[in-house]
Amino acid sequence: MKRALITGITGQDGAYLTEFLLGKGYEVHGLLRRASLFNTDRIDHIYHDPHVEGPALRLHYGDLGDGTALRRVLEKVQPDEVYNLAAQSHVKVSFEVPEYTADIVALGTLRLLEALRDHMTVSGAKVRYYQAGSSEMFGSAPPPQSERTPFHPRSPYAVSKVAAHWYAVNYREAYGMFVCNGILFNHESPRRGETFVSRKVTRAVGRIKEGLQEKLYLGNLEARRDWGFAGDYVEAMWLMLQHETADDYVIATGASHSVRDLAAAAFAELGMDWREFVAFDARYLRPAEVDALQGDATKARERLGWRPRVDFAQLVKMMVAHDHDLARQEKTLRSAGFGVPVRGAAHS
Ligand code: NDP
Ligand code: GDR
Repeated sequence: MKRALITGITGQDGAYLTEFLLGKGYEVHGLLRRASLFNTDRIDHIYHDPHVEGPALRLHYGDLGDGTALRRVLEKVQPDEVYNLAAQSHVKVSFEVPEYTADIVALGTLRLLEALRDHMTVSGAKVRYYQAGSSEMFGSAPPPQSERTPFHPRSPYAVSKVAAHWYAVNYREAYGMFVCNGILFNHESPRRGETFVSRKVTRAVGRIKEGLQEKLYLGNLEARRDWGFAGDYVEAMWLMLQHETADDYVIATGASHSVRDLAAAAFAELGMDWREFVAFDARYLRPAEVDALQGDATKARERLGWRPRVDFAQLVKMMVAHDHDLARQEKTLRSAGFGVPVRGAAHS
């Protein structure tokens, strides 16, 4: 049985990757941040009481800011594969907490690579490593973007991801470690955090339809993104680590849509016209924007046999259907007199 260690296991991608690897027969270990409230919502359906026989999933406290804990977890878990998904992953928030973002996204990657290098030297183990890179690294480089496109990052988040990318390349070249960078374009799902634009829109569509919300406030409607489905993208992470050589790959659908297109498609799913409900709020603008992302994933298709299964229209449909159900549940609870907290969307 292969063993994987996932940082960022409680995030969107961590949850899909955990399901995927368990389905492949892996034993999965995840790094968990201590929080004052439970932060395991996305994996609770898989996680069992460790005293009870259940799926091969174990969680270990740790943080990318704490190199000692990373070393301890690596020694304890003895993984065959490490997936570094943990990050302060919100681009707009990174302008507000740039130093923390750099500490976790850039230095956190370095801490983990250093810990892994030492672990491999001491134990003699051969461990494969996946680094969660981002299309944000391309920033203002014009589309389509491929592995050959130069980086021009536009946010503290993106600059930190570029540093993490080059740390990963450097460890591959300097120490011969099996390290892959996935350069993933935006990928979404019903598990997406509610302050990212796709989920913010689909949550609002469901709530507006059910009379729970009146308006949706958005920032830049002109930005274009290459949106895919997270469930498809975690398979690409795994495929990279199964290939005979370590390399870097762009993962994308190849289709680009504007935020406006996204809003129009999502409202139309429930028979509404987005123009009646969407309002502009400058607080959601960023000091520097990434205008247009559209990925060319030819290399991943040719070398890994990877291709996306879910397109933009199917993705919007899936997310709206999920969030409409959530809104209906909220309405039922409210009409029965239960208080339901409205979370998230106001801040980013
Ligand atoms: P999420 O924001 O959903 O999840 C981030 C994860 O990182 C969470 O598990 C979070 O824990 C954890 N985390 C945050 N800070 C720390 C820390 N200091 N120490 C340990 N863990 C931490 O991100 P996604 O799942 O969407 O993305 C996964 C990775 O892929 C990220 O690195 C992201 O930057 C990158 N990426 C994402 C893309 C996308 O479109 N989704 C595209 C390209 C790259 P907690 O739950 O406790 O907050
Ligand atoms: P992004 O995703 O910055 O591409 O980073 P996000 O969904 O936050 O923004 C996409 C685009 O939508 C515009 N936008 C808004 N965005 C948010 N969040 N809220 C709004 O109200 C709003 N209005 C307009 C943004 O300006 C932007 O142009 C995501 C993250 O998952 C990163 O971690 C990942 O690396 C990249 O995708 C690829």
